[in-house]
Amino acid sequence: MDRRDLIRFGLLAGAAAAVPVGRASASVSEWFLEQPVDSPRVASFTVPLRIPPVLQPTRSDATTDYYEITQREASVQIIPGLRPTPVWTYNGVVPGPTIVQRQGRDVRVRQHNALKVPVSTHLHGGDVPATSDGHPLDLIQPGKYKDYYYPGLHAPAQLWYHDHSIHDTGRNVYLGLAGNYLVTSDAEDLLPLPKGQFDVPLTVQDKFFLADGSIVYPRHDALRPLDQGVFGDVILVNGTPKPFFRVARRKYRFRFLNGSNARVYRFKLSTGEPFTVVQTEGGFLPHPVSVPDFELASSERLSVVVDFSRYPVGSKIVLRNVMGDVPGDPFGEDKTREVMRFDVVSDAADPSRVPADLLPLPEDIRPEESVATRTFEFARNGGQWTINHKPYEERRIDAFPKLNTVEIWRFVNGGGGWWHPIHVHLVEFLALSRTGRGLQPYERGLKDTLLLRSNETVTVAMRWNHFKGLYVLHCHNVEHEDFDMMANIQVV
Ligand SMILES: [Cu+2]
Repeated sequence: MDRRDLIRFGLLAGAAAAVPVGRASASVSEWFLEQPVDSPRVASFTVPLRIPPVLQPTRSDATTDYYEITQREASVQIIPGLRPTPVWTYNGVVPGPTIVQRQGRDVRVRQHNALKVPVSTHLHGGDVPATSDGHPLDLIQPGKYKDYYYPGLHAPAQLWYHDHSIHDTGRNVYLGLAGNYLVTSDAEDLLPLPKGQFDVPLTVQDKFFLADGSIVYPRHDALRPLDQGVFGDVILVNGTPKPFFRVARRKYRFRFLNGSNARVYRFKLSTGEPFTVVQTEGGFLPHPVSVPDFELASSERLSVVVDFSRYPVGSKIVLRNVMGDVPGDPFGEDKTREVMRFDVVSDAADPSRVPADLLPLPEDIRPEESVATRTFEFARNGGQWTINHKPYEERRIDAFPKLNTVEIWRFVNGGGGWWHPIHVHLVEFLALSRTGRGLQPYERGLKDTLLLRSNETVTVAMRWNHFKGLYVLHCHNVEHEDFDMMANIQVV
């Protein structure tokens, strides 16, 4: 790869490791960075994996569970041996506490903004009214709060909540404003999959740190143009750097979330043990699929089952990021190859299994019933990220899908060598085709985010259910999004 490619894929910071650290500050109130960082090297597998706490409702009634979250700065011990890191948090922890919603029960979350900047909280994958979607312009000013209403419509799935403020989503998510949101149901409970402590969220993120432990986010006018996407060089899982996790000789369900701003991962186990994929962003696959590795772009989620029963106690299995090992994959960097390690420490009975039939896909997304086909081209025009050659404009609406109809949307990568994970709010879609490498077996479920590599076109079908109002479509490389690769959609 030449320098131009490094710039193109946003890898220059990683490649420019010899460049000294510029002026930056330990305070998050001065989060900007003027020069690329080479973070202190973190020893692998010395920190135990942290599991984010499950948020308890402040009260519950017959229909609804009520939650309160305060968005505030906090100092959290992240890098061993360094000072605690000032971060932006939901309730003082990063990632934020996990919210668990029961299908059929409503959730209401009061979000208090105790930060110094406006925020907007998006429930990614949520089937929610427009007023609770977390539109980038629906901001909560400092010192104010907003009540979000999440009706119990969603099937069991792994959603996540994260900041979505106009032009500042990248900074806000990077500094910590992200958390898991799991929907469960009776139908899921009947599946004999690993449950409870054997059902583990793994939120993978990459960030930069300075030698004093502070976290840094590049300036908008930094040496390396910010808008290409921010790639860190320290891999965190659930906020812990390259952790270890003690497992028993049995099956586990791991709920992966790529919570990184721009990095695309390809996950593989050091033993070659396959992953059994059971769930995509929007819900269960109808049947499990076994894959030797899988790719996850920003905001994509995948639930996989891994069976440690064939490993003797004392075995250590490394989860690797092998992106870059494969010709054509651009994201290979030495410091981001190791993600975490599973240490087999005990025997265990294992009543769980992966059934041949999981839960059926919805039957109402029938492409033959499509009433409109729309094409969205994702490109760079004149140094600007665009959709259909137009940057985001607050007042412009680019699509008016009709409530209770099916549409077919084509996402076209306009070229230039860029990769774009495409996300549509409110709906989940079924991917029908992808040019070039085709659809992966684990992409044949309900999706809300799908990766468009260079020169690819993806065709998807979705049904516009439940809510009218204003939503958005955007690239989930959040720096591309912040720099206007986004469009308004009005459901009518
Ligand atoms: Cu993009």
